[in-house]
Amino acid sequence: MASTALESTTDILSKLGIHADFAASAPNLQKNLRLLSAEQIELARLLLEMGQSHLFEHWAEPGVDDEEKKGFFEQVARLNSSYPGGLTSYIKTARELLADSKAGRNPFDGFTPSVPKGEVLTFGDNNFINFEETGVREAQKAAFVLVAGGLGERLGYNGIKVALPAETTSGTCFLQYYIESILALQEASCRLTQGDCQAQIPFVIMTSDDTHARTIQLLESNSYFGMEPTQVKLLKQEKVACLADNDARLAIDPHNKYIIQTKPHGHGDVHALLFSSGLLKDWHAAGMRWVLFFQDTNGLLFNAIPSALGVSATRQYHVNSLAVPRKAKEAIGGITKLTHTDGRAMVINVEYNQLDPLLRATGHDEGDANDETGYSPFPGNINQLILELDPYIEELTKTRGAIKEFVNPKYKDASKSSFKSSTRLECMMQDYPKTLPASARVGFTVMDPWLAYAPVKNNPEDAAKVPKGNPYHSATSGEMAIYRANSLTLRKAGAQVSDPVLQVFNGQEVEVWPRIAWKPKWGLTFAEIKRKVCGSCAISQRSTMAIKGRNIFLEDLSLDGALLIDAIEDAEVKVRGSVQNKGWILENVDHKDASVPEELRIRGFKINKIEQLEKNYSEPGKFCLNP
Ligand code: UGB
Repeated sequence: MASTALESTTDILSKLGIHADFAASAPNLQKNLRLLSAEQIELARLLLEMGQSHLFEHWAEPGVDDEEKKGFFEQVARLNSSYPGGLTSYIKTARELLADSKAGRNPFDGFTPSVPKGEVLTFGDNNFINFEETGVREAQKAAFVLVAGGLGERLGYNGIKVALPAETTSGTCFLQYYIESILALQEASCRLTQGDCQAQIPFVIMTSDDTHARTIQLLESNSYFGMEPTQVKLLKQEKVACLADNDARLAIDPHNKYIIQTKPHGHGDVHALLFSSGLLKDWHAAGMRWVLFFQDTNGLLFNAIPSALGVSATRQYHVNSLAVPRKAKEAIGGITKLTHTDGRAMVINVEYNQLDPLLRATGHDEGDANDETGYSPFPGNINQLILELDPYIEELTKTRGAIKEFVNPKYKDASKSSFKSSTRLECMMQDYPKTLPASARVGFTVMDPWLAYAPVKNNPEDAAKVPKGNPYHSATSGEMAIYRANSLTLRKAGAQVSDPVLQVFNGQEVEVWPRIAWKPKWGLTFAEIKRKVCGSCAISQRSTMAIKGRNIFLEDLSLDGALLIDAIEDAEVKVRGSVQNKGWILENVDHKDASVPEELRIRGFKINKIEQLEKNYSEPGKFCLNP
């Protein structure tokens, strides 16, 4: 409660042991003290001690803007409680990092980079199949964590990214794809362990003020895409205070002098939030063993999860980062072994903007360059991490989830004395291993990019400017990558799938494979898909195939057109014979054409559904589709 009279402010100050003159350096605050509660006076003292008296310079006389002043302290309380160690720690770290930045100190000083060794998988071979089986077995002891607090400024999409269709043949959005994959994994894991388990795989989504309400709305309006609502937990990250100068004076919002300007702190917040939520302890008590982290728009993610989890379990990795071969200068971090002159060594992601300077500073004159393989020798970090729960809890108990931060101010000039605009501390979830002891088992798993990684990050204009040969990471390439992966997987399973044709959408030349989409419960692992494709199947390039339902078997199918099959759990359907029709056609749309919905125009095409064979099986039994 706020104090109502000067006497009570004096009382509060004496109870808190604070000198009556503590606010002498901020006369406008001093005049307003009577509005503040004991907690708020404590916070005011903290701010003044930390050199933040400028925050009160523009405060009005008591009686004017009083609600705004209280609102100011509510915000300060939030900023203080949501950061490990509070604002004192935030400002102290900011001063250190800003001084390092001004002095041009290299964060990797003393470290020599080299290419680390990890597990390199080949899709579909016996090793891969064995890892997948191990991974499925382990999945019932896993929890999944999606970081989805980012606004996606590079993509420029107006909605939340997890609501975007991963592909438009089935229209499945990313969040639906993730949830259905987790559920499929849960069922498969239970089946593999004799079916007597009741495990529900926990699913956590980290949101932010930019994405929270819309994520809830997407879940609720779709009945959580089939997941039990209690199985899903949302943890909202708070933004952090912006810094106006090298002294880490907090920046005031340009539109409201009673608000401290804030910006996102980065995906690294996920560790502190998981720790403070108490979920890790609950999971430990429930016998969980793994925590899997992933990002908001990778429509190929679950092609990689079973085998990578199998690698974690087999190699007993405390940390397993998923990686793909990386093209030099691609905007994905490089997994690097860093060895210090003092003997310390770690395997860590070096972010894409730091790899080139680090290499140049350590005698690699070419910087971030491809080698004779056409790729960078450093595997590309796709920011899907698998952590073993117990060592994770042990580490977080020490750090409270705080992750090594960095600051990236844009200076006005070479004197580095002032910034173009305010900056803030940031942290990345993949920097978690930086504080681990040398004994920690930190590894990584490399997969083919076609199989594992196709994020949607870049808007059409920027994607069209990506150097030739580097991935576009756009809505166009993200969708095409799903068709490509599904086509290549069916090929490997024995089907004849025609070669793709090249087409240009939104200025990006992409391979267009047959538009093949299936529900995760149809084909979660390669062994399962192989079991469902038999005889001699052929699919032409202009075809579309959408499979819903677990027990659908492709046997001697010849498809040249569009085929949609939906079957309930207890319906077993064999698909045979020849399906031929006019099919579904991709039509170009311009990304600037506002008459087309945004989620379509950012891919540069829409589907014209001319003719299809559509079959639904809603009764239990055995069926044969043989047109
Ligand atoms: N995110 C949050 O949840 N909160 C935040 O405050 C910020 C982001 P971006 P970025 O996949 O190729 C990462 O912006 O950070 C979520 C890795 O650092 O898509 O530029 C956000 O919602 C990089 O090493 O990516 O780069 C999204 O789900 C490389 O792996 C996720 O964090 C790169 O991704 C990533 O945010 C990549």
